[in-house]
This record gives sequence, structure tokens and C-alpha cells, in this order.
Amino acid sequence: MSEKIRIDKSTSLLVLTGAGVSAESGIPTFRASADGLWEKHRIEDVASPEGFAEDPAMVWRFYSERRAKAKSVAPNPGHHALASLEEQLGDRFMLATQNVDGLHGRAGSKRVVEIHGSLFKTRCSRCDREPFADETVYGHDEVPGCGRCASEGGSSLLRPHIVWFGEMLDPVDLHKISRFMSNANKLLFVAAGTSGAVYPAAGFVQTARRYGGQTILVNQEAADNGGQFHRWIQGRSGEVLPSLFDVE
Ligand code: BV8
Repeated sequence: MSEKIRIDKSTSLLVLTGAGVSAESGIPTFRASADGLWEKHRIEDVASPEGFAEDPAMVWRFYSERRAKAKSVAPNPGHHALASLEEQLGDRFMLATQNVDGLHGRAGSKRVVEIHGSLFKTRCSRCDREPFADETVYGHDEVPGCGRCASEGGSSLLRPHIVWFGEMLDPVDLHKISRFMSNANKLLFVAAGTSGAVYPAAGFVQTARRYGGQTILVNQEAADNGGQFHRWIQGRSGEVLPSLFDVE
């Protein structure tokens, strides 16, 4: 085990997690699951507005399957380690996750920004009703419709409250993250379980460095943006995270 990372009283810690953290709970990552394919489709094509427009039932099958899987697993020591770090650091801690499975929240994390949305929220693809909690695992060809639009004589499909490829992330989320970094007296940025392939999340390391932050990657394999980190700790997040930090 490499030496611990000391977090003194002036340090603020921003953590970014990816599928590799949930992999420790048994949820396949984007890269591992049949080299990024699902039902022979590229995930980038399924998780996209175009994919939904073309075959909403297939997209709902993809998300319903992942809802069922996420409900069937439990948070792992990596999730719990981050929840306890938050308890120790309070507002000097922030967790930005690319994961949509809700496992950080189930582990007790509160200061979580789900930058790519949530498997367990649904919204209308057309009207501006608030995204609502929805754990339904829809039937094979079922595509839910918006009741509010129907009550007003319209008809529109419900969609997962997920940021698809080609869609903007919520600017409120991005502002929260950049404000956390700019307000930090001393910034430590740790990315865990992510291939660093998808932007803008893969660019957070550069932003952290611009704020003078120390940047560390905890990952099983080399990441696409791995060269931008000061340090790479190779290993499994469920093993590395619980004993990585020494909080003063
Ligand atoms: C945007 C939710 C711009 C979905 C996700 C062409 C057209 C449009 C956009 C683009 C384009 N070309 C490029 C882009 C930008 C695009 C992008 O970056 N594409 C990539 C492919 C190049 N980005 C976007 O589209 C973003 N939006 O740019 O909007 C815009 C501007 C103006 C107007 C309109 C739009 C939106 C990106 C969000 C997409 N949604 N998720 C869903 O979940 O269904 S992305 C999804 O894949 C994840 O959330 C994550 O972000 C990403 C990668 O996944 P990872 O989490 O990193 O997982 P991965 O499997 O890749 O890696 C796991 C890692 O863990 C591995 O390295 C492995 O070694 C490691 N590991 C495994 N096990 C362990 C482990 N490590 C430790 N321990 C273990 N046990």
C-alpha cells in the first residue's frame, strides 16, 4: 500500500468517481461490459437523444435493466470510505460522481453531485415538470408517457433523468464544482474508477491543477487522461480508498 495522503485543516478534497467504484459492487463498467456494447449497440448510441428518438423502448430496456441491477447490489468499502471522509471533512469535502446508480447516497454520502443524472429519476421529454423519483423496471417494450401532457391533450414520452452523450450537463452542477475548487484554500482532487474518456468530467483534473490543486488518480488501469495527474495509485478502489487518507 502506498503512503497515505495527509489531509490537514486547510485542505479541501474534491473526489470524482466513475464506474470503477461501482464495479466493486458488481455493476459492470462501460468498458468492461462487452467492450462498451449493450445488445450489440455502442453505449454512446443507446445513451443519446438520437437513440431515444429512434427506439425509445430499447433505451428504456437499457435503463430498466440497470435500475434492476443497481437495486440488487449494495455499496462497497469504497463508497463507505467516501461517506466517512465527508463526515470528517464536512464542507471541505465534495463528491462529483459520473455514476447514476445511487450507491453513494445509499452509503450515506450527502454532498454528492450526480453530474450525469440518476437512474432513479424520470422526467418528461417535452414539458417542464420536475424530474420525479421513479424506480419502475418497465416491461420489455413498455415506454411510459407523460400524464401531465396527456391531461392537456398532448402526448409525450417520459425519459430517464440522465445526461446522454451530446447533452449538456446541468450548469448548476458544474458551477457547484468549480466554485468548490476556486474557494479551496488548498485543493486536493482525487479521481477514482474512471477511464477519463468523457468530457467535461475528464477535464476536471486540468481545472484542479489551474487552481493549484494536487491531483491523484486511483484506478485499476491507465486512464485516457492519466498523464494529467500528479500521481496514479494503481489498484482497486474498494481496497485503496478505505486506507488512503490520513485526516488531521
Ligand atoms: C457534452 C450517463 C456538449 C449515461 C454518461 C460528439 C457529439 C457530442 C458530444 C461529443 C462528441 N464527441 C465528444 C463529445 C463530448 C462527449 C464525450 O466526451 N465523448 C467521449 C466518448 C469522447 N461528452 C458528452 O457528450 C457530454 N456532453 O459534451 O455536451 C454539448 C455542448 C453544447 C451543446 C450540447 C452538448 C455528456 C457526457 C455524459 C454522457 N453520459 N453517463 C449512462 O450512464 O447511461 S457518460 C458515462 O461514460 C459515465 O457516466 C462516464 O462519464 C463515462 C465513462 O465511464 P467511466 O465512469 O469512466 O467508466 P469506464 O467504464 O469508462 O471506466 C471505468 C474505469 O474504472 C476503467 O478505467 C477501469 O480500469 C477502472 N476500474 C474498473 N474496475 C475498477 C477500476 N478502478 C478501480 N477499482 C476497480 N475495481
